[in-house]
Amino acid sequence: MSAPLLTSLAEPGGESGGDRPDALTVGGRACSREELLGAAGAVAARIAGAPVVAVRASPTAETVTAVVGALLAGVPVVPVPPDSGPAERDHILRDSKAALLLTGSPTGSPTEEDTGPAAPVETVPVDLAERAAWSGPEPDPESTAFVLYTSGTTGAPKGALISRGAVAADLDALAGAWAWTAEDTLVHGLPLFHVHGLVLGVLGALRVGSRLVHTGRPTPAAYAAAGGSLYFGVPTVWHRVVQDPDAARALSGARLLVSGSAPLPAPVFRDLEQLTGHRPVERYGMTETLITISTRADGERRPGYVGTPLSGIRTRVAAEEGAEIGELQLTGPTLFDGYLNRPEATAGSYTEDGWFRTGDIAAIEPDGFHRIVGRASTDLIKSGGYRIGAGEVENALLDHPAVREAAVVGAPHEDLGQQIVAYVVADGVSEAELIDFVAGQLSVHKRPRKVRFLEALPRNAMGKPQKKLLPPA
Ligand code: MCA
Ligand code: AMP
Repeated sequence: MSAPLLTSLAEPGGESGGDRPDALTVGGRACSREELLGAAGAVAARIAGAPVVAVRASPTAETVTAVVGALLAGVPVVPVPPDSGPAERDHILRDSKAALLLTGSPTGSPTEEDTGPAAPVETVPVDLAERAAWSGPEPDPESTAFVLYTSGTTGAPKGALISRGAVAADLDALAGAWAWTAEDTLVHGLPLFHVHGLVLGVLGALRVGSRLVHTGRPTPAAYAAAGGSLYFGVPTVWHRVVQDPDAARALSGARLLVSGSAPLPAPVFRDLEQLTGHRPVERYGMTETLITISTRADGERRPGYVGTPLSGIRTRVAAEEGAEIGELQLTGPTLFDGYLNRPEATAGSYTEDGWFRTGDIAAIEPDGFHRIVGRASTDLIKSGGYRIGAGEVENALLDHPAVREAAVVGAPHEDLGQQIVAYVVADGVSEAELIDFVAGQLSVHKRPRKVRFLEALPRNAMGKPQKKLLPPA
């Protein structure tokens, strides 16, 4: 049987080597494990028995407390991006049927935003000063820990069901690969509504027992000032770190720099090595599978490669006869339990013999090292490490009264990896208005960075838009 999900919280002072007043610092607010456990116990007592709970996932200690409280009580957590507009937030709340929204709002009074007619929800404030001992049983490892909303190529985001057992298995495998222990101080400033920042970046520290410093935003200056041993970043963060050589050099004393969520460009890998003395560890994952492949603390780290499968994971590449690259497929204990309310999409994401289809194109070298070549569909965009469906942004644009047609692509971008570019047929509306419109409906990171106005979208004889024929961004 695997250990309780929140091992080091359940045993403060145990293997983790004792508590300290700054065991966790999130957005400038420090607390001990005991304080977190007490405040989270109060959350657990208030929400126990709820079928599911939404958490407004701003980068705060309240968010961590809310998530831990829900996990103590065995209530599945639906993180809601704090800047999501009405279209995205209503979809998440309706689809997940979350009737409670935990927030750090100090007054606790429901805001108009949260009680709008589309998705009524009761706001439950999280108070860090509250204390309650929680003594409920450890929930079943097969029960759902998280419903994580993630974009597909078309339509609205789908809720990936992630079990407690999958999270525990993934964190244990990562701790092994990265030699991650209670001696570490983990530093990052990633959003708390995705796997990277929340599952690895918060629950990982709580399970392993390491200190956590969440910097609020993942800026080079904040990383440099934090004095950690283990750093997490998406490639955009590492690109910004190497643009700031003083900040980069301040990371020389760290033990391990880890990159993931998108391909780390080889020049950034090399600049990091030159400035910090560290060859970064690169790892690969997906919301639906958690992290599955990684280079190791005690192994080779090669630019352009994500390493070997983590303990318990099996991989294969479904290549056409004679080809070396093909779709990467996976099995293992870290895989999700399907998409909420979407049996067809769930079934479609597996092969007939039960392997998960990642949609990523990869190659496996004879020595077992994996290289991610790209995605099978260009309609799934990765920008700043965020996964964004072209269809979701197109639908948001089409909701604007001036827009008649829209096609969205990810264009190569040095800092973001890809940037969202929208091609529209529209009258009487400016680029800035359309960018703001999308930022207001969806999460801010889903906004196009550029809008190109066309007379008509290129289409084939069947009338289907031909994105390959769009002019350069
Ligand atoms: C700009 N802003 C706007 C607008 N334009 N606000 C409203 N309307 C507009 N039109 C504001 C934003 O609110 C924000 O304000 C500021 O401008 C910058 O916005 P943003 O675009 O977010 O900043 P960025 O600098 O482009 O962000 C880069 C970033 C970010 C920090 C690297 O992309 C990031 O955090 N990425 C991490 C994504 C991630 O964690 N992915 C993991 C997925 P303010 O500054 O006040 O907020 S999990 C995954 O992929 C798997 C499992 C894996 O393998 O890990
Ligand atoms: P998400 O569901 O947001 O977790 O995004 C998952 C996707 O991110 C994967 O399907 C890959 O396309 C991409 N990804 C994650 N890590 C890496 C990596 N190290 N190299 C290349 N792509 C990655």
